[in-house]
Amino acid sequence: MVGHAFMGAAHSQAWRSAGRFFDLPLNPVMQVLGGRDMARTAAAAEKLGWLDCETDWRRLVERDDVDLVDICTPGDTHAEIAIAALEAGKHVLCEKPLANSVAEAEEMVRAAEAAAAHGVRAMVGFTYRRVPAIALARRMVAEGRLGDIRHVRAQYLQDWIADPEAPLSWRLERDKAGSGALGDIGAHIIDLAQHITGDHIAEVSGQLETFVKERPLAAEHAGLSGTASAERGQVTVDDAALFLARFRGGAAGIFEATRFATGRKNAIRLELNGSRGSLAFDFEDMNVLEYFDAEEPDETAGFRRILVTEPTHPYVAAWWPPGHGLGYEHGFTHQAVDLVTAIAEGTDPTPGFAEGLQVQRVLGAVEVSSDTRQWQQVPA
Ligand code: SOE
Repeated sequence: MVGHAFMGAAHSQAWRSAGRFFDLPLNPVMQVLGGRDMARTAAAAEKLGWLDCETDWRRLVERDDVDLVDICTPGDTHAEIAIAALEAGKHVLCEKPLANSVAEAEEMVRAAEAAAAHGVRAMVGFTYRRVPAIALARRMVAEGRLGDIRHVRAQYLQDWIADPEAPLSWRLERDKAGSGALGDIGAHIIDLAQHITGDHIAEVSGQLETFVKERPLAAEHAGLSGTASAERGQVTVDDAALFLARFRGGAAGIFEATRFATGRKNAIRLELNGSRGSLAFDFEDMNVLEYFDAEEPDETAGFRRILVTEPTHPYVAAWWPPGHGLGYEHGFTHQAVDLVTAIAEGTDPTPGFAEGLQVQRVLGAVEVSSDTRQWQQVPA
């Protein structure tokens, strides 16, 4: 694994727990952790459970005792590391968004296609697909429980930089992150909306806003927090991204991703309305899926809460008895399980790099639309 900050810790937890709760066809060994600074990487390896460390990711991807490279670094390094790993014949799991631009994502897809010819697999980490309530929502839509989807309402609301003096983390720098709320959290709701509906966004009309244009530089970096230094720097990404969307299948979509929704910490809110019913989800109550069956008599119809903790629900059987809910980290474990299973079975894991590229195209179209104030088509 390369990178050991927030995502590195989440992925390490997944690698530690996957084989302890699920019967895996292969046994993942946490062989080597990559980071820039030896002392910090060694401390992280010790804490997170890795056997060895490297400070040069190029050496890491070439090691004979490495079969899979898990990329948990900022977006500006995804393409280079993923392509080198695929060329070295290693399977790759790459954090989202796949890249910082459509052009980089296209290169990554080409590398993944070339590697696939030799049985090498590549996956992008849209982890929330593996929250049981989300997986159940997709299953219900596929079964036709919602009928024809008319409305897709998707929000990703956070507030970790609402304070104008919150330090300028790499997530606020365009050259490192590609974009702001758009790519960091907007990418998740684009993926979720498309994944649950089984449909793709055809065109968008976007609005990007940067409310706070200058911030103190970070003196010391610690995930989404960190202390401020006396120096200041420019914010070069969007603080909030909003867009309307038309889906190819005819549904109308409205998306909102922001880091300025005071009081909302990690509220991924989705609501789908179809001809036969509706579904609603909020990550801040992530073990629940709300369902409205429009075919019930008006007298008794109403949204009901499905507690998604039954062994018949996706992924749940491996964990706890009904009512003993799951948390943020479990999605990462499910991702590791699905990837290892695909590798063992010789199938392509989902979402693959081509799906990551398609999300990148939606992100790119939102940016162009916001700049030109025109609707923008998403290339198929
Ligand atoms: C920060 O907004 C962040 O850590 C994202 O980068 C993750 O993808 C999301 O899961 C939580 O929030």
